[in-house]
Amino acid sequence: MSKPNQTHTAGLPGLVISYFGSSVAVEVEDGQVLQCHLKRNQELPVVGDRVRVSGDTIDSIEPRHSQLSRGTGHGKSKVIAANIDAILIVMAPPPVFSEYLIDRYAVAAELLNIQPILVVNKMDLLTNENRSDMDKRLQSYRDIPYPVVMSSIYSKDGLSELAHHVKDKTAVLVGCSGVGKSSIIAGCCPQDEITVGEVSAKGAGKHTTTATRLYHLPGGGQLIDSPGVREFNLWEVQRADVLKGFREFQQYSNHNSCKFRDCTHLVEPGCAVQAAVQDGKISASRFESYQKLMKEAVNEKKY
Ligand SMILES: Nc1nc2c(ncn2[C@@H]2O[C@H](COP(=O)(O)OP(=O)(O)O)[C@@H](O)[C@H]2O)c(=O)[nH]1
Ligand SMILES: [Mg+2]
Ligand SMILES: [Zn+2]
Repeated sequence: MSKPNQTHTAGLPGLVISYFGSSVAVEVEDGQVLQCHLKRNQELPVVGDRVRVSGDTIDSIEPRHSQLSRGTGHGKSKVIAANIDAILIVMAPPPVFSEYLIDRYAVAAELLNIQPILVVNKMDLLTNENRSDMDKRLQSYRDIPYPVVMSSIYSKDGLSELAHHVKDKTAVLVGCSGVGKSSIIAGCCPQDEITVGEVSAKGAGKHTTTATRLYHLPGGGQLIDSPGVREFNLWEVQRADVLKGFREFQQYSNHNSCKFRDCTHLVEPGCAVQAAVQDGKISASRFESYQKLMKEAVNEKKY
């Protein structure tokens, strides 16, 4: 066992910016990037980790303030990235704009105590009329309040607004493949070389294995592009936790306002949350997502 004081003070401080195979790229002071190798039996670093390096080895990993994982089946999970402050939920209205998918990601982010930011990309593909319909649909997210950015990498709409929201933060982009995550990073970080559209180029169903990578925004902040985030979602969330993921429900569900103390806010009479939905104070689509997620959730703990 190493002495705790030694592990945290030895070596050069650095930031893990990519990790592929057994080679870890660590950025140290003045932007220099060192290719480091892993030692046997070493705790595995991930992109976003703050580390200490000596030569080409990683001595230690600093404690993480947050981490993003994905389920790998059989109740197991794998960490994708660390020290994340914000999750950019990227949608592209054509072909799919799904409130339910947004809400799944948003709940996952809330449960990790990470700020969700909604990005609706490919706005150039919408007519003016469709655009204002979309704008109305997004209002329920602005009301929560979540930041909402409508973007296009062609017109460059929304990119500086997005960069502004991420300034001084480390953010991961999540969303289906093809929605434009890599393109958005390329648009925000023109100094970097970024692979765009690698999936469509290889044909449907084939995914090129690309490394998770961290990019610096010119005005401050970091964006992380990861092929693993396709699977980042809610898995095995407990029923008792679902409610915590719906931030705007709290003011109605708290203070024992429901008739029953153990109200699940699904079907019970005298429910303050359902009343807020009826009064239009909670969006019907958000409540629908809540119902679906409650149905899907693992019901281990007695609610
Ligand atoms: N029309 C339009 N196409 C876009 C936009 N953003 C990305 N694309 C295209 O969508 C495809 C997938 O983009 P990519 O960034 O690889 O998506 P990713 O899988 O989410 O990383 C590429 O062909 C991009 O050129 C946009 O704002 N408007
Ligand atoms: Mg991509
Ligand atoms: Zn209730």
